[in-house]
This record gives sequence, C-alpha cells and structure tokens, in this order.
Amino acid sequence: MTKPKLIYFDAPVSRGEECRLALHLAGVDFEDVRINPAAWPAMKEQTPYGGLPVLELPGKPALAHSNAILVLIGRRHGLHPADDFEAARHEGMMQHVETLRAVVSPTLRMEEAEKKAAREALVADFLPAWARAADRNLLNTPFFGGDTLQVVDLKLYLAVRWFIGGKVDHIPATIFANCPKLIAVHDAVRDHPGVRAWYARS
Ligand SMILES: N[C@@H](CCC(=O)N[C@@H](CS)C(=O)NCC(=O)O)C(=O)O
Repeated sequence: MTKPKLIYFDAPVSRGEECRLALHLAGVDFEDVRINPAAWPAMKEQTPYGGLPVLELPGKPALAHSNAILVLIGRRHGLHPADDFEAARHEGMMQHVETLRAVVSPTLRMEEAEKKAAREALVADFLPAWARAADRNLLNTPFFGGDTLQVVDLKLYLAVRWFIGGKVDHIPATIFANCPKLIAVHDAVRDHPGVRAWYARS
C-alpha cells in the first residue's frame, strides 16, 4: 500500500463521507475505496469492529470508528484543536452526532408502518431535544471552534444535511429550524471552498 485508503460504501453520506471530506480538506492524497453492498457481508468480519468506514495507513493496522479516524486526521493536519480540553469538547459533540445516528439508523431497516410510528415519535421528542443540546453547545460561530472549520464541523454538517434535505420520510425538513447555530454550521461547511471543491470534482 503506497497511500492511505478510506473504505466505505459507495454513497456520499454519513460516517464515510465525513472522513473523505476530512482527508480532502487535509490535502491527503488517498484512495477512495467504495464498496458495493453485495460485497459487504464477506468483508464485515475482516474489518476491526464489523463496520465502515475503515482507514488503512501504510505500515499500520486498519483503523475504524469514524470519530477515531476523524480525530487522527484532524490532529495530524490541523483540523482538530491542539488544546486538550477544547479537543475533548469537540469530541463530545462528535459523540453527540453518533448518538443521533444510533437512535435514527434502526428506523432505516423498519417496515413502513413501524418506521412511520418510530420516526413520528422521534420528531415529537428525541430530535428536537438532540438539536437543542447541539445548539447550546455551539459556543462560537460560524464553526464549532470559531473561525476555522475542523473535523467536528464535518460531522455536524453530514448529520444536519441528512435531515434538512427533506428526504427522510416522516421527518420534516424543518426539524432543526429552531436551532439557528446548528443550521449556521451546516451552511458554513456547505459553503467552505474546500468542501465545494470536493463536490465540484468530476
Ligand atoms: N461506530 C462506528 C459505526 C460504523 C457503522 O455502523 N457503519 C455503518 C455504515 S455508516 C455500517 O458499517 N453498516 C453496515 C453494518 O453494520 O453491517 C463508526 O463510527 O464508524
């Protein structure tokens, strides 16, 4: 292996896409390996914890869990705070995004009636509470740490983008409308030149 390899499903979403964006913004020349879902069952037990993304670096064992990957990239390339307390604060917010995914993701596999009921319950309670907690921990603007984009912002961006596009059935696109700081992070990441460059690539 001559260059880093980021392995994820062939979709521009979630944990894999935030790691791809981090590598791109860090200026790392990486191999963007995209797995067909049909190939996944045979691969699953070969990954460190049975999930993707996985980052492979020359001479190192495979690294998994999106937050570990993001923190490593962030630390090495100035996209994560050097101050240990501020870094931990960022990691707390990154864990908050993982909590959101852990609660919402099971609904992806539900049949329609069960999915509708589960998501309506999330809209009534969990999602607004999650967003309020995110918003009150956003002490700076436009990014979580102030003026510069860091890996936590990529994670928040992917999480917010998931919902506000209006493509998650039974969850209104306005679900985070009362959380202006959360929306501001999303918009600032979306409009960041490096992020725009990633999506403009052919
Ligand atoms: N804690 C892990 C979760 C990994 C995870 O569950 N990834 C999903 C895709 S976003 C996956 O691999 N799903 C397929 C499976 O679990 O078999 C992380 O943060 O990377």
